[in-house]
Amino acid sequence: MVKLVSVLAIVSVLSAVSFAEETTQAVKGLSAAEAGRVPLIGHTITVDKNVRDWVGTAPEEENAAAVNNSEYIWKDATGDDKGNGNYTYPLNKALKKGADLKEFRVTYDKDNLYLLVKTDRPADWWTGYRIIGIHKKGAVGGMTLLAQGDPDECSSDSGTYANLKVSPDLACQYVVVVSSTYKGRIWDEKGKLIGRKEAAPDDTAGFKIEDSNWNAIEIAIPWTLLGGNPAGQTWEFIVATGQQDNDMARPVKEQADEWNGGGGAANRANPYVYDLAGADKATQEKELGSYDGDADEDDPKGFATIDKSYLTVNFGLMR
Ligand SMILES: [Ca+2]
Ligand SMILES: [Ca+2]
Ligand SMILES: [Ca+2]
Repeated sequence: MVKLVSVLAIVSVLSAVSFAEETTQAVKGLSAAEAGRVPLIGHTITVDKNVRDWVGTAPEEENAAAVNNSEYIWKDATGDDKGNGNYTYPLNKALKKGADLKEFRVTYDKDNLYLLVKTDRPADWWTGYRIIGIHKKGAVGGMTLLAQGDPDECSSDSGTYANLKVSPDLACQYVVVVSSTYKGRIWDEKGKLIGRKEAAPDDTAGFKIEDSNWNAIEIAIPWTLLGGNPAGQTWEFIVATGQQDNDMARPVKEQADEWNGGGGAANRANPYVYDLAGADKATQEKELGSYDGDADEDDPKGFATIDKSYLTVNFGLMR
């Protein structure tokens, strides 16, 4: 009898293991639009330089989304960090990679929104720059020029200086930026700075950013900064990756040189963005290439507009 019980126990453990393997292997990728219809029930993340508490399984396919284990997961293609299709990295070895988006994850609890941004590992820790625009579906107003910043100020508190616009349908209520491995800023729809994390005494309470191995960034943003708990709402996220310079987007010029990438326009109307989430390579290249190379320098009318490259997260009711 004892033997039979232990045999049964082993069999049930084995079947549990194989079932678990089956479920982890069988996460089928959804389009960004399909995944946006699946309600996300969140869980708590600790922002602690360790990403093991992100337990969802990414979809098998590239450029696909899944809602798995209380996480929204976008798996981006590898090697699509070419901006308009022609972007190259700066020549300095510290800056030769690191803007290829790999994954973007979203989860939440009653206190915070949690984000995870994974890229390829940069050649030096300080080089990364990630822009996350947030459009609350149904909201009126919002900014279509994503926290550009005042050209006369040229300050990281003023904006991104990334030359990035979105269509009116995606006008953002918030823009979040993460530079290097631990710094961040949040602007509201009027372009007012409402959150800053610099590992300084005056950091915004609860706005947390830490990285693991230079290429996976955990972010916590209190709901109090984002207009309250989103239960039952649908939010759209525009996720753009590039490189930073003084905590602003590092320009991509017409010709690459030691400190700047190449493949942009002579008038610098091109976005300083190498990769986007939400669409395939052809669509993202078309969108990042939709600037006007004949526009006056610094005139937002000439900037590229993002219309299809975004992710939709359907916040379910709070657990
Ligand atoms: Ca963690
Ligand atoms: Ca990518
Ligand atoms: Ca992409």
